[in-house]
Amino acid sequence: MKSAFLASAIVVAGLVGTAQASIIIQPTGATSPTEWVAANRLAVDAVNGNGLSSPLVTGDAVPATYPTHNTNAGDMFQTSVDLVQTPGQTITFTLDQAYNITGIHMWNYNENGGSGPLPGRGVEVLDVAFSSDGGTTFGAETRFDNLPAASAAATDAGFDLNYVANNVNAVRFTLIEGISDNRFVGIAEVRFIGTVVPEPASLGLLAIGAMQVLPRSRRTSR
Ligand SMILES: [Ca+2]
Ligand SMILES: [Ca+2]
Repeated sequence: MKSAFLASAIVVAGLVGTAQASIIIQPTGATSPTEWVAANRLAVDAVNGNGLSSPLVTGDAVPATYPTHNTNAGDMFQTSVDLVQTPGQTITFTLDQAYNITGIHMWNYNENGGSGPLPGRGVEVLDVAFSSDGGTTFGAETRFDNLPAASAAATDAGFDLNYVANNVNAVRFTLIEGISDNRFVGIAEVRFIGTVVPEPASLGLLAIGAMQVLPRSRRTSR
């Protein structure tokens, strides 16, 4: 009898888990050892909403149409170090808790200022790895190639990357190649898409809840 209750509880907990809708995840921080500090093109400019036409924060529903990113270089992340001379530069995103990631939405580098349009400074080849321990260790890299350039207009809505990973609380991007400028590569903004990983405590509560509900429903069905 007891094991039957337990099996039902696990099924209920499983159903609750799969019923969660994916949400937007705005990283709580971003760091890059080579962010361009002097030009104010910081790693955090890729996560704090600077340059977006409207905020997109953790818990928001995944929008049918994404906000657009402007063309101000100071609202984007850009590396200050020549990527050809110093390959393997990174930007690492930290999340507020563990998520099961189901996708990435990214706005590529979108500068269009005094020097004219510079979408060639966007990322074309990107390696993505995730961490479950807050960024101490990372798993295997997933490579994305042929990423599209931004429009170099303030109407750029970014693009989606298919990336699935469970129990993620930090994500590292390694810049491999720029689109046409392989030197000072950048990213305008990044959001992740996914679901909160249920904590063991809440799974336990669900199991207790299921055990309490079950006997009652059995009685009523008789
Ligand atoms: Ca930005
Ligand atoms: Ca800035």
